[in-house]
Amino acid sequence: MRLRHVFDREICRDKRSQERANIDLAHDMGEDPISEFSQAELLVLIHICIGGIMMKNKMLAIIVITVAGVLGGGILTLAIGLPSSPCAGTTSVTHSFTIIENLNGYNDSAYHPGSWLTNPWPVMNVRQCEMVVIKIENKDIQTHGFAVDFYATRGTEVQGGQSLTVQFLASKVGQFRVYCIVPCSVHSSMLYGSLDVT
Ligand SMILES: [Cu+2]
Repeated sequence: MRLRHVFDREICRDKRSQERANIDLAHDMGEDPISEFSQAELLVLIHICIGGIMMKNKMLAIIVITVAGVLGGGILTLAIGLPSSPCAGTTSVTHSFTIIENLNGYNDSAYHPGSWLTNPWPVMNVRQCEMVVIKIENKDIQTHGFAVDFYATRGTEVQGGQSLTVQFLASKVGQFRVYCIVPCSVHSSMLYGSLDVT
């Protein structure tokens, strides 16, 4: 009876433990341990084991769903802004821009020398809570970058001849610098763009 109890517990563990238990029992009893149980008893045992596994899977599923929920919430937050942001519940207007990258900088920014504060170029003016869509077209053969303070600080690289679109909700009012993140040959003229959110 004690041995059966041990076996009851062991059978629910992983396969290796189960095999070990079988071997131990076989050794102790001098026979195949499975034969000690009637078919009905075995069915109950198997059911208990499956139940245990299902419980584990259920818990795992709940954890996975919880994590997915948190991640989903994060992704959604990125797309529509923080729930507590001033844009929550507003219908967003899309404001699109095109930035051409070439040896003249961003939209000929090389011809607009100055600094971000004294002579920013290009300048993108939007209203708070507008959805900003910026298409970046790299017409050069070298890679250029694109970043926006606060909104796209990690920035993105755009390979020569490629184009891509950056999109975000202008939830925060202010003047934000637009700049290149790749040390290209015209880098100094790609550092003083501006996004003005009013
Ligand atoms: Cu650059």
